[in-house]
Amino acid sequence: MADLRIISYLPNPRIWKARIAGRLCDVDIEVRGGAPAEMQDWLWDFDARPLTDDDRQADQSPESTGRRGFKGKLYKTEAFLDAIPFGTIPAAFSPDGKIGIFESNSIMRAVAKLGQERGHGELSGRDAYEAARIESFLDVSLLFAKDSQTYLLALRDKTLTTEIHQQAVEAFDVYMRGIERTLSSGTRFIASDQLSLADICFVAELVLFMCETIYRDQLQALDVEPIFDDRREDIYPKAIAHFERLCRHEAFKPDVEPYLQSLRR
Ligand SMILES: N[C@@H](CCC(=O)N[C@@H](CS)C(=O)NCC(=O)O)C(=O)O
Repeated sequence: MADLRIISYLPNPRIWKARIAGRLCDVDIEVRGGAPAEMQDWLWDFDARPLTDDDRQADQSPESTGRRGFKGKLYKTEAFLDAIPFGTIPAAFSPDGKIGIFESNSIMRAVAKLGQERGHGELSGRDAYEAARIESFLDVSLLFAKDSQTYLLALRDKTLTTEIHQQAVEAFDVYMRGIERTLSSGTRFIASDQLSLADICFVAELVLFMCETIYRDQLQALDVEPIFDDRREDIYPKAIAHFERLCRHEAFKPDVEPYLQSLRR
């Protein structure tokens, strides 16, 4: 039995956070889910699975309707919403299904804590100060992720406006300038001289952001440029070099490499 079960649409860079941490600290993760569109026909539950006829007939929670990233009817069980009260995926569960964990950063934290209990790795920091510093970067990443999600969903739904694009330009710049600044202080990694959750989160959020390139036509129609393009290397040289170095790291490569290849196609 795996140490943690994650329910998500696939592929999803947000779940890499947990998977990369799992590789680094030897925590076993089970992932259940299908392509984004297929999740409309899945039971959202600890025992997540493609819907059966019985599942379709059973009463689902009235709160099942999609709100962010999904539209229309979803099949979320009451038990799912008890455990994951905001009803989002990725959603993670303890092996007995009794404890729900939501928000991809927190799912990653859970993996690091499980690893730490077994004496593996120091992804969450070597002392209280370092741990809190790593958390600071995770908090800022979540602020960036909120604007990034609004931008990517607008692209997907063909509702992008220049305002949303500009908001994403600013969010990207604030995040990247901070990362550039921290790496300019001479540390090898984002929060300290060793790899931490802050580095893992950084890579996952940037790759997610790179999905903007799928919607090049829409950016052109609005007469705006992709935000994360080649020119960024001149503006944030240390941050981009760090990103590229991490993408080649053994623990990151299995998730990141095939995804980046698919984006380039
Ligand atoms: N900040 C969250 C984002 C999760 C999220 O917003 N998930 C959306 C899909 S992109 C969702 O599950 N929506 C469910 C719904 O629309 O009901 C994370 O990092 O896990």
